[in-house]
Amino acid sequence: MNMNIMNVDYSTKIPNNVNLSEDRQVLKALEGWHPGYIDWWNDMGPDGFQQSLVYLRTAYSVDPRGWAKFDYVKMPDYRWGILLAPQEENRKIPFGEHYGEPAWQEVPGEYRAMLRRLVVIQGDTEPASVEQQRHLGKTAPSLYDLRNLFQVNVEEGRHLWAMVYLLQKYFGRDGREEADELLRRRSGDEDSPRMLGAFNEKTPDWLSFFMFTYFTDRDGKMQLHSLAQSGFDPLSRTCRFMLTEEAHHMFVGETGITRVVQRTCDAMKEAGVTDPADIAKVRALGVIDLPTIQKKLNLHYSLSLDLFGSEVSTNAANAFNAGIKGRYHETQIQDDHQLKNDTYPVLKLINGEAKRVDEPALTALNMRLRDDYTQDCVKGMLRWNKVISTAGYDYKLALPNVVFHRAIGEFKDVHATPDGILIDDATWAKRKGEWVPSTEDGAFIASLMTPVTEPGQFASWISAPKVGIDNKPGDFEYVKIET
Ligand code: BYC
Repeated sequence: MNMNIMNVDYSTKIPNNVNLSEDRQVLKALEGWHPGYIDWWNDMGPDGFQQSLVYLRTAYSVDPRGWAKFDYVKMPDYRWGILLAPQEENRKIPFGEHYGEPAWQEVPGEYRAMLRRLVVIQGDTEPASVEQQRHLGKTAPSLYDLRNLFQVNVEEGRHLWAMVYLLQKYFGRDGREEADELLRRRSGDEDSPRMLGAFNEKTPDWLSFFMFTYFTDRDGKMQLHSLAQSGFDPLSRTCRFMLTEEAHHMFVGETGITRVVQRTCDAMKEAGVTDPADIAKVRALGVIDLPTIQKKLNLHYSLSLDLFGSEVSTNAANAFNAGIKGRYHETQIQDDHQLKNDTYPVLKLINGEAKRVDEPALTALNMRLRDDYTQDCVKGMLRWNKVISTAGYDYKLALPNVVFHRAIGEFKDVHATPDGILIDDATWAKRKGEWVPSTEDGAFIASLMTPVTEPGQFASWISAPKVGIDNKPGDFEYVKIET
């Protein structure tokens, strides 16, 4: 492999492995965008801690064997760079009508609008998540968690840079306008919200943050995998490198929830609580009861399912036919990669019941990706339930049925229980507090969110991680707080 592309040039203001120093026009456009980005970071990035030294990893190479360096950095000094995975020689378009043709190095004119839309949607989610999480530093349960939050935040910032690079380099003037719009929209803003539903929701507390990084970042993983298959090679290479960073974000979610469940089980055991559903007794221990964890899980899983769009979608079919957005693990699937005569069982609402019906596989691609996502989500459930059963409790966390609490697609106009049983509006209104967090649940969790800033110490409701970041010892000072 070519060393130039592996190692990142840090001599320019914007670190990169795309030879920006010889691409004056794009470099100039990006340098023009940079001050607006820093303004956005200062306004909408983490609230406080901007002068603190944070033990962060920064990508210095795209070599999978060693790509990051850890060091203390002030967040505004983080080197947000443009990093693409190395170009695969003679790469071919792996699906769709152009199957087997050489991958595009420039935007194919006929698919320009479609490509731009996908890049903009992807780009829009990145700053949105930083905005949603900006207040969480103030209530971090430990310095370890505080550091992980900031690591996720700076990398989402880098992912925004990644999409902005594509817009600036390949889409000319309207690309530059879209890049500016990405800094203008705001999560939850009435007039100018972020583009997708889940990115306008609140992330009110740390349990939500862990659920978000487990469930919503995992949608990111699935979408990035699909875009990594793209016949537009720069998009493919960009997404491939983003996936390297994304793994840590989901690790933060999965281990975060594991640690919450662990602490709850430990506290129940110590206090001799035998019934995990005895909410009052469990809450009195200063930990989050399992039924409330289940409600948070129900909420974040269902919000994340909405990010896959409608079950039946011509947008998805067009993007696949065009060779722009593929399937999860496209190149490993054994078929013709064109899906002309194939079908896929899609869940539909038929006479008041959810049923699988065969649909043309091309229009069912969102459903298929969502099914792949659900399978990927199950893994965490197994891990968390192992913690519960090892502690001797008879309680299982479970994914709700996909019909439950939906705002997009086939089931957006009906109500259902987490078991997938359709119910009327009145029943929903009466019982929804059993299934998604109520105001009281939120208030209880909020009451636990007191910051812990002593190295090696953790809040009452979460256990210590098994290992440190970069193998650091338990009492490592991940953030040197400067106020
Ligand atoms: N909210 O054919 P349809 C991440 C719109 S997360 C609002 O059903 P399609 C991250 C849709 O735009 C991954 N609107 O859907 C995670 C369309 O409107 P128009 C982000 C929605 O297009 C954590 C209409 O409904 N990346 O990276 O097949 C932290 C009909 O659309 C929603 C991507 O999503 C919604 N949920 O699929 C940080 C990848 N759903 O255009 C980062 C790119 C649908 O007719 N996006 N609509 O006015 C896509 O591939 C697709 O656009 C979607 C929708 C999956 C989003």
